[in-house]
Amino acid sequence: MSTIEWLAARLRPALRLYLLADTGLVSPGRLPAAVAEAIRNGVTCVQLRAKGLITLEQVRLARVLHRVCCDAGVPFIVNDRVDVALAAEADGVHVGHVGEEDMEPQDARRLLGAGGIVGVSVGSAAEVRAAEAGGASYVSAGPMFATSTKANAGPPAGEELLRAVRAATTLPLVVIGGITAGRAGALYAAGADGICVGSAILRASDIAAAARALGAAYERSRQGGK
Ligand code: TZP
Ligand code: MG
Repeated sequence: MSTIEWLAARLRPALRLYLLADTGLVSPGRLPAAVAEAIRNGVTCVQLRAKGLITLEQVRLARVLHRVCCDAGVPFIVNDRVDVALAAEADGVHVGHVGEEDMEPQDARRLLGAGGIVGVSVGSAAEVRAAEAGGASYVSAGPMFATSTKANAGPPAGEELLRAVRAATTLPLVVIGGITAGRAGALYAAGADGICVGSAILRASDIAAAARALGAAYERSRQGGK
């Protein structure tokens, strides 16, 4: 087994219920407790997305969230900002579509080293090839459904994109965008290794119950139901 295959085998189950810890959904001050509650109830990976925060605040928040995740044995990833990920000693970074805005995956990979997680957003089989060539650890396809969490997310791509990306790569694959407990089972059944959710957990009146409902959707899909 190559190093890349070994890392992918370890990463795949860790991405199963991936929380988008977005400061637009929960304020930075309340985010660590919300993330801890979500992890206690089944979240397996966390990504900090803090678009509106200045660098100093991003690093401080990333350090706190990294500690929360570390204590629980859950990977911690930073959206966009390789510098913030390095400063907070995060496990990895998630960058956007290759050539669009964020650092390219190969540069993120060089900065993080072979053991760092580099997630890359993809919207087509061609983008999957670019992500793989850049050393991506996993790819993320979306938005599956309409979402208000990301302003410029684009139109919903649905299961068609999931199936196209699944056919194009053996890398761990997560899907994102408007995913709820009711929709999750079909996405796992269609080949997603994980679902990345923001509002379904962080906008819920009961974070624990929301996380558990998403975990139950995975268990049901494993048993053949949706
Ligand atoms: N990228 C595509 S959709 C999205 C991002 C960051 C937001 C997903 O959040 P939600 O609340 O689960 O729809
Ligand atoms: Mg980005």
